[in-house]
Order: sequence, then structure tokens, then C-alpha cells
Amino acid sequence: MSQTVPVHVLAAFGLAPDTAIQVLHGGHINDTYLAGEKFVLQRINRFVFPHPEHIMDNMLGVSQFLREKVLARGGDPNREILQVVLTTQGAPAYISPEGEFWRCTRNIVNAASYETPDSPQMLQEAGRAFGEFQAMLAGYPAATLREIIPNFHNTPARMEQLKAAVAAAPKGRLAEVRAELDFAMAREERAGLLTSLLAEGKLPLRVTHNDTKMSNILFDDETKKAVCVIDLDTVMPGLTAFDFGDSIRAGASTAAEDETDLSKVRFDLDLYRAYTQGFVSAAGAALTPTELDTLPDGAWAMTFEVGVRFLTDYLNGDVYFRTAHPQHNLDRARNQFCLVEQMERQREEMGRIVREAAQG
Ligand code: GN1
Ligand code: MG
Repeated sequence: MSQTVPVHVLAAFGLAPDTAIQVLHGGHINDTYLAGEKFVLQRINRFVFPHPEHIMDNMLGVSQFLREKVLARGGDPNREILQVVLTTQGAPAYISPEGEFWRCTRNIVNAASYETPDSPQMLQEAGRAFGEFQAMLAGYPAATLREIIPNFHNTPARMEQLKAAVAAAPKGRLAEVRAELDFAMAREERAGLLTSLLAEGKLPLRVTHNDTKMSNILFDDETKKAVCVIDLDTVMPGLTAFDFGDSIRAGASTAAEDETDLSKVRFDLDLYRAYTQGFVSAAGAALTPTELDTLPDGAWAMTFEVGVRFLTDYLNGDVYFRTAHPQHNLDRARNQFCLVEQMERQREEMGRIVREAAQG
């Protein structure tokens, strides 16, 4: 990733050529920079997002809709909602002469994102924020949303991508991942649970965030309250269980997603309980009994699925996720599968915790 933002990009958003630039780490996909104190610039990954203009359509629509909701409840939309900054020409993004796609959003000051929670209270806050996000979007005209990445959380489709990667993989990498591959293949049937329930009409399609990891929430520096949900790139129709589940995979683990010492990677039921209480208290009233029942399956599915995706990318030669070293995607896959195994053992308890939270 380049450490600078070209001056013509700054100029496109009306920023001076000497604006201080700071690289923001965290995401695996786009390059993100803080420009001065007020703006965040992002270079969108065009391999992952072949139609970034569709992301901007979604972002503008969703943020406008959310602004009104926040205003109606007496909140501060400038702090609680991610805001797109238009170019000096009034466009939602700037396409550079080299074909790079740049967008700008307002930076939310005195707030920060966290890879892992500082405390169970913080995770409960994250649950409340994502639960509220989904509840606020309940009335959004889903048909107007662009499908940014088709089959994004279609776990069976992700299994097919893994198989295709296996068929094309160099022998060396294939031999290295034998155990992980066996692990994934043994769970193929279970991977289809949620998509089958959706196809059978037993789960409703909602407007969801689809990338609800902890680090996609900004917390107020002082109060430690969740102030704003960020990264609206994958807001699309989806299942409640996806949003709940992706948060659990990232938030209820005691270690980072790429921790290689697996003895440190523990699925923590207290963290799980905290998130569940926050999420269910904010979104729960609108959820159907089947949605509530399958929340734990969402945690399993999102953890398993991203493990499959990391493994696939490893076999494909690391073309999708940003990696810092050659084993990085494999490390991530092993880490996620370690959590999957623990969730399988605790499925019953996970269900009990959801029922308790739903009873208030
Ligand atoms: C990617 O946008 P970012 O880097 O936070 C990925 C998610 C994965 C996540 C794993 C568009 O998220 O689906 O869960 O990495 N986003 C996309 O950390 O593929
Ligand atoms: Mg994302």
C-alpha cells in the first residue's frame, strides 16, 4: 500500500496539497487514510469491488435514510452516521487518471475502533449498535439496494469456491492445508443450514451490514459508548444471523483473527452473552422465533465461512485479502476453525443465552 495520497486526489475533494496524511490500518480490502483531522480518504479495491459506484449508491441512500432516523430520535447524525463527502464537482467519488477509485467520508473525532473488546460492556455496546443499525434499516426499500458482492454470505457458494481453488492449487500449498481442507469438507452439509431455511421461506431477508466485526464500530473515547457503525461497503439484503454471527466470531474470541498461538484463541461465553444481550435488546423485538433460534448458527456459519474464504485465498495465492506474510491467510483460517470447533461444543449453551436475552 502506498503511504501517500496523490495531490490530485486531495484537490478533487478540496483539500490542500500539504494536508497531513496518516495511514489507517485495520481493513483487509481498501486502503484508508486520515486526511487532516476531518476527512477519511479511501482507495477502493477494484479487484474485490468491480463496481465501486454501486457501493456509493448504497452508501448515499443508506446514510441519508439513517440520518433521518437519528434526527427523529433527537440524535446527532454528524456523529452517529457515516457521511459521504462529495468531490468539488459534486460527485460521490473521484476516479483518478490511473483509474483508481477514491471516496471521502467525514472523520468522527474523539472516537476510535477496536480489534478486540476492552471489556464485556464494550461488546454489549457493539451488540446494541449493530442491533439498532439493523432495526433502523428495517423499513429501508431493500429492492433499491445494489448487490455489491453476489452470494457474499452464501456459505455453500463459498464451499464451491474452495473446491475450485483446490482443483487449481499448486501441489505444495495443497499438501500444507490437508487438515484444514478435511475440516471444511466434513462440515459441508451443516454449512447449508441458513441458506436452506431462507430458501424454504423460514427466515426473512432483511437489510444487513454484512461485515459486523468489532472494528467496524467507533467508540467514544471518553464514554466508551458505541457512536457510529462504519464500513457500509457491504450493506445488502441478508440474514440477521449473518450480522449477529460475524460480530460474535470477531468479538467473542479472546485473540486476534490471525493469532497463531491457538491456545490463546478461546471462544468466550461471557463475551458472547454480553454481545447477545446488547444485540437482542436492540433488534430482538422485530425478530421471528426462528431468527432467534438460529442466531448461534449464524455465529458458527460466519466463523466457518470466513475460515473457508481465508483458506481459499491461500490456495489462490493471496489475491483477495491483504496479507502481511506468506502464511497469513492460512494462519487466519486455522484460527477461525479453532473457534468453529469450540462453538460446536457449546451450541446448546449458546442457544440458552439467546433465549435468556430474549426474555429480558
Ligand atoms: C474483510 O472490509 P474488511 O477488511 O473489514 C471482508 C469481510 C471479512 C473480513 C475478515 C468485502 O473485511 O467479509 O469478514 O475482511 N470484506 C470483504 O476480517 O470481503
Ligand atoms: Mg468491510
